[in-house]
Amino acid sequence: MKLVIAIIQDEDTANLVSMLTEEGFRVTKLASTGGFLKSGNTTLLIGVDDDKVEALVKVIEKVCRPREVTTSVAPMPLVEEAYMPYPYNIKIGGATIFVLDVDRYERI
Ligand code: 2BA
Repeated sequence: MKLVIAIIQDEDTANLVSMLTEEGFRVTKLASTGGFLKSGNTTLLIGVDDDKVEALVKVIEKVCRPREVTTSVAPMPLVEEAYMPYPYNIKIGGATIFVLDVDRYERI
């Protein structure tokens, strides 16, 4: 069994969770915050049999799309506690996916 951790944009969450549930996947949704933009995103925990991982990734690919956002916070502080103030565009991926081995899974 695998645990798939998928970090997705909030805008895609409702559609993806609905589609995954319809397709028979069990999903836990966590509210999360990206370290770089410091804005909300969604982390999904999905436990799946090994042979279902590719099907799961395909569903995520189908629903989640990359978007560009404009941010005014530069990635590097210029001096301590000071950030470059001008706006610039960042492309946020449709999803960031980690696939982990699961040693043990029980539903009691
Ligand atoms: P954030 O950390 O808020 O990052 C949002 C977007 O900002 C990233 O999109 C990327 O395009 C850009 N970005 C992030 N760090 C950067 C840096 N040091 N320099 C320049 N640009 C940077 P994605 O890569 O699609 O990531 C979307 C969200 O997925 C991230 O939100 C974070 O919450 C999560 N994530 C991505 N890679 C991760 C990783 N290796 N480990 C844990 N979480 C990750």
